[in-house]
Amino acid sequence: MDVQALKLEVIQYSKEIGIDKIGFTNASPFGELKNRLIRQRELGYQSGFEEPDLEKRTNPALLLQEAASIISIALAYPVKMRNRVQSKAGERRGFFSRASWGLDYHLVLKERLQLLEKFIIEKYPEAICRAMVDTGELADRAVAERAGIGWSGKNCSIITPEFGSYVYLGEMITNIPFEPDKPLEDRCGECRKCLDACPTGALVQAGQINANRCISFLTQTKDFIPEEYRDKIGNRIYGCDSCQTACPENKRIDFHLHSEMEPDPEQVKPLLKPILTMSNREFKAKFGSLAGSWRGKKPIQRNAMIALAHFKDESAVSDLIQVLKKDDRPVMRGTAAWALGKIGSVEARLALEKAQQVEQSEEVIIEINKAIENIVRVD
Ligand code: B12
Ligand code: SF4
Ligand code: SF4
Repeated sequence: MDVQALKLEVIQYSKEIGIDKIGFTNASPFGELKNRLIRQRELGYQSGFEEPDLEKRTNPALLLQEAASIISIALAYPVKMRNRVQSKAGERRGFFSRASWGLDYHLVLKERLQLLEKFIIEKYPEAICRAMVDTGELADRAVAERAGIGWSGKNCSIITPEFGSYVYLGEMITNIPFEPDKPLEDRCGECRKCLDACPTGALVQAGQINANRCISFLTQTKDFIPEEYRDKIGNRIYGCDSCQTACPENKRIDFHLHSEMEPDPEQVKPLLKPILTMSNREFKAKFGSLAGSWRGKKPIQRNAMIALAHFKDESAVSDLIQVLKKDDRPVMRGTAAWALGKIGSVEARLALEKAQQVEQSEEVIIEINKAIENIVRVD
């Protein structure tokens, strides 16, 4: 087999099937990454969403015995919505971050990788491939960095010279010894705009994140969001783009290369109030196709209440009172109480005082008491 010729054919085919950038690296262990992951774990900076087995994360041979190379792919996603929402005065909307626009990217990239695998096997029937996107063991960014897709920015993202950091990543381990590409030069230089833009100080230093402080992470949790972060979340109901929008490398970047990634404005910038009372079925129908629905309805509903509080939307008071009175999930009742305390109308105060008499959950009672104090202080 002529490996170099196959590499060129793979590159050519990847363009035909809508892979925006492709890079190759060898399958040797990711030694520096392993130390990094150990350190992040020791510091308590991990999100808990990462694959826990550090050996598997950093040694491709444990995932595919015959591993000889890794093909890294990147697909660019849009930054600006082409169709605007038809907003009426007073209507409040939440925001899904761009990595959750259009059809769930896991499906889109997996489909591209399947086509690539089929192509390689047709050319070389002895090929063995193992593909993954996000949920696999490998660290997609570390693979992409080594395969020359982009450099690792101070905001932690892989930044491509062509598409900025607005790219999804995926990879395929193969038994074919493709010649590796060279990593790119880091272009961050003296810039620190992402670190300054991060609302919660999650970027503790250049290229290092404390995931527990990151709004993207917080919007994906299911428990109470610690109070210190609630005001900073604003109207983000899934994910956060601030360290990318601040980046000069993303200036004027807005690629619309894949029809399935085009956002439906009503879906990714949805009205907030209807979210509070959605059934599971309604939630699935409205948001089920988005990457941002992977944690289910609860975090999105909780975040919607935080967003309504951010807007001090008095028209949401009666809906929030219903949640406080009727929802069987303490996180929902407690967050509703907090939101009512922020909005602070007479009706909100009366409802909080009533709830104070009947609420059984310790956590919720604490939220109610603080919310009442908050209203009294403002009055
Ligand atoms: C867990 C996770 C999260 C967590 C933790 C994020 C983090 N930075 O670690 C949370 C929930 C916070 C998160 C948020 C986001 N995520 Co995320 N996430 C992941 C996941 C599943 C694992 C990441 C991981 O292992 N982190 C551990 C750290 C240590 O490694 P890393 O950042 O991945 O790798 C770099 C560092 O290790 C660094 N490094 C290694 N050694 C050393 C040593 C030194 C000294 C330094 C400075 C750096 C350094 O180099 C590596 C390569 O850049 C990956 C998918 C995957 N399987 O890899 C997606 C992934 C990283 N996420 C992605 C995206 C898009 C996001 C968000 C933009 C989504 C959003 N809009 O809200 C934000 C961005 C937040 C940020 N600034 O990083 C994309 C990144 C695309 C890109 N262009 O880089 C990925 C690759 C998913 C995908 N397949 O496309 N995510
Ligand atoms: S995603 Fe948001 S909160 Fe997380 S590091 Fe970037 S700017 Fe900070
Ligand atoms: S904002 Fe500046 S420092 Fe941060 S990733 Fe972009 S270029 Fe690098």
